Amino acid sequence: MSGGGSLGVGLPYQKFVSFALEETCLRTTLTPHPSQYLLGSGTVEGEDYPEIPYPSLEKFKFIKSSDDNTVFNALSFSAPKIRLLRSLTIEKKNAFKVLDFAAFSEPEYDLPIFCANVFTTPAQSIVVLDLNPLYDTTIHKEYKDKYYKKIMPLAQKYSELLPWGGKITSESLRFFSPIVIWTIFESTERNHHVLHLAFMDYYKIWLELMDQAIKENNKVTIARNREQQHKYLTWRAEKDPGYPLLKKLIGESRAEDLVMEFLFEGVNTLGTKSFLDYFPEYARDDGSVNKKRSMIGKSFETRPWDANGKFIGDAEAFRELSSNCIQQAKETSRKLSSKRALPEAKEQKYTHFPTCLGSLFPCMSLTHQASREKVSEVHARMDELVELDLKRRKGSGDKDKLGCG
Ligand code: BLA
Repeated sequence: MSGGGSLGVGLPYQKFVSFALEETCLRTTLTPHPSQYLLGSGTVEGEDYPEIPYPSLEKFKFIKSSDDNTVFNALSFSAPKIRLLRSLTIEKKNAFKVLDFAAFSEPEYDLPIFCANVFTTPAQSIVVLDLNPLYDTTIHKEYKDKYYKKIMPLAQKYSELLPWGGKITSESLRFFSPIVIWTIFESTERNHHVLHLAFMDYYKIWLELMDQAIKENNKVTIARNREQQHKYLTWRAEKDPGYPLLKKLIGESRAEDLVMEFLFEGVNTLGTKSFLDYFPEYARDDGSVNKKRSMIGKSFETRPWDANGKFIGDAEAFRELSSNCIQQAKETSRKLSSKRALPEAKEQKYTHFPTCLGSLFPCMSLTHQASREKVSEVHARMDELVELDLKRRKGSGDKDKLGCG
């Protein structure tokens, strides 16, 4: 089966959602989640209510886009072990289809977050399917073994059928597990069929883990689980790649509502830390959040886990970071050559590199002595480059040309 780029090809994502809900009902009892309802003023049987949670006023179930041509479908539930199970599908005829399905456990459990994310156009589909770990698996080996070890063979099978999608926003990696399916494929019947199978398998695994999960009683552990989930919600509510399109479709304020109160509900209630508390590398001088999606850009050309789930991406990540460092050295050098920017440039010198290392690849900066040595090596090389460049500029009198690197 090949070809067939039309958007009619492939399964409507509603089918994925129905499957997941039916399977969930076999294992637990779902109750509608409050995020599905509008709290708004209205009149019921002649009486005025300033705020009524009432199904006829469902807020997110059917959202109208500004072009009236796009259909949204939103559903959310909770269950005894599940804090939030929510799904959003969007379909714009002959243009695109979206599936955003996620399940978050109560903080008494350290279950991974089920995450199925598909953006499909007639030409291609961008897919992330994963049991996103609550704890970074490159650092927390016990967490990796607990949830992923047994299912590596299945992940291996799907990673062959749905190959690695190429370079990805590097920050995303810490939210992914060794079983992640990150792929970009041609929108064909065959590919969607495989994706449907993978979705069903991954979701059944998540339900099985949910079923087996034992309630944690230790308050400190529960608080830590809650904070990890909050960190994840905070990341996605700020930097999700779908956010700009949502704004375009339903306007800035409704998109914000949808993101904060539906898709990543809990971001305002599960914790009090801010985005910059969790991700300080995004801080700008004036204290605001840098609007860039990524501070280090894209990396990981190939799958950075081996068949046993061992992370093998350090070397590539290091290369990317080094090359960003060289870029920064050039920039610093340019600024140093302009008197006006001198104090700023001195202040900023090489801040990017250690910040990235420390917060994005703690496994590298904290545990690998060799990596730490490499960092000093790169810094020394950067000093050299800056010196050289300054000399060259002085010589040529050319203040703006970048000569190093
Ligand atoms: C693209 N979505 C992407 C990409 C990823 C994800 C990895 C590729 C671009 C990149 O490298 O960042 C998904 N990223 C994730 C997920 C996590 C993550 C799930 O870090 C979890 C931690 N997607 C939606 C919705 C829309 C959407 C609701 O969920 C639109 C309404 C669209 N996703 C969307 C679009 C792109 C995309 C349009 C391509 C645009 C781009 O690459 O910036």
